[in-house]
Amino acid sequence: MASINSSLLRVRSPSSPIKRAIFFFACYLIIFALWSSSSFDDLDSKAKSSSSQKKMGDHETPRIEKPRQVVKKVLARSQPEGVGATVRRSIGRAELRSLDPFLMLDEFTVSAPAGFPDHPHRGFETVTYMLEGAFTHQDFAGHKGTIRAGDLQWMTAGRGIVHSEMPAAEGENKGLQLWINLSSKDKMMEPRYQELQSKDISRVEKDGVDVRIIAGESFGVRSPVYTRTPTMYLDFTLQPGARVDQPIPDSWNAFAYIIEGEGLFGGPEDATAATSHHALVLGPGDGLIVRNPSARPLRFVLLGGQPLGEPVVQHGPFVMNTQAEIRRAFEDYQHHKNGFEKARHWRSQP
Ligand code: FJE
Ligand code: FE
Repeated sequence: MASINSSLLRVRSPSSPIKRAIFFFACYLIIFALWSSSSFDDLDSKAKSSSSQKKMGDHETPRIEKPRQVVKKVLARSQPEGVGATVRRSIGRAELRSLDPFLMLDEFTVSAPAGFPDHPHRGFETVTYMLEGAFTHQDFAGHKGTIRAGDLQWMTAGRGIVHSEMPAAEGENKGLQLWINLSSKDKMMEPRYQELQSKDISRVEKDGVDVRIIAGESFGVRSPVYTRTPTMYLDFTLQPGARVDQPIPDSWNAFAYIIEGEGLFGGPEDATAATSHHALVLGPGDGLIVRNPSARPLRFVLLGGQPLGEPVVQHGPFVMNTQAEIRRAFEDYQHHKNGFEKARHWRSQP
C-alpha cells in the first residue's frame, strides 16, 4: 500500500531549465486559481451570514431614512369605567376617537372590589398587559386565568365572548388594555386566546435600551404572538441618555403612550417633549427616534398597526362595520344565539 501511494504521489522535477520554468509557472497558476476561488467562497459566505444575522438579529441599530414626527399629543385624564374602576383613556377619547386599526387604549388602575364584571364583546381583540398587581379573567366558555405584572392576555373576541375581568391582588392593580379592530372577514371568527407569561416575552437590552417585544419585531427579534390584524406592540425602557431608532412600516398607523418619565419623540431635529399619560400620534415615515434626556428612566409603549380602511360602527363592547350588524349583535347577545349561546346560564364565580 505505502509503496503504491508513494510512487503515485512522487513528482519528478523536470530536468531542462526551460521546462523547469514552465513547470513552476504552471504550479503558480494552479495555486493562484485555488486560492482565489476559496477566497471568493469566503466572501460569499460572509455576505450570506451577515444578511441572515440582520434577519435573526445581532441587535444592530437600524437606519431610519424618514423619521416620523409627532403630529398630535393627547393627555389621557382619569375617568370612571366599569364598576368603581378608573381608566386613563387615550385612543377612544373624544379628541382621538380611533386610530385605525386601534379602537381604544386604557391605562387602568383598579383596587378590589372595583373591576369589570360580566360583559360581552364582539368584532375585535382586547390585549391586556399588566404593569403592577394581578387580574383574573373568567369567561362563559370556562376559560379562567390570572395575569401578573409583565404577563399578557391577547383575546380575539370574534363572534362573541362574555367575561369578567377583576383585580386579584391587594392594593392597586395596573395595566394597559388595548382594543384592536378585526377586519370584516374576521369579526365573526371563533374566539381565541393567546396568553404569555412575562418570562415568555422576548426581551433585548442594548446601550441603555430595554425592549420587551409583545408583538412584531425589534432589534431583529420577533414575538411569537400571532396578530390577525398586523400589529406592533413594544414596551421600551430607556435609561438616562439613551436613544432608540425603531423602524415602523411606512403604511402603518402608529402612536406612543408614555407610562413613566419623560422623553423626546421624533426628530432628530424638532422632537416633541412628553411626559407620562400622554399619547403621541406619529405622522408618516419609516421609523421613530426616541431619546431620554432626563435623569430618570423613560418607559413607553410603541404601537403600530396596518389600517383596515373599513367603516367602524361601535356600540360599547360591540364593534362592527354597519348599524345593522350592531343591531344583530345586541339581538344575538339578548337572545343567546350566533356565538352567545353560553351566555344564557353563565355567571362569573365570585
Ligand atoms: C367597559 C365595555 C367594556 N376598559 N380596561 C364597556 F368592555 C368595558 C371594559 C373595559 C376594561 C377592562 C379592563 Cl380589564 C381594562 C378596560 C374598559 O371591560 F368598562 C365598558 N364600560
Ligand atoms: Fe372585557
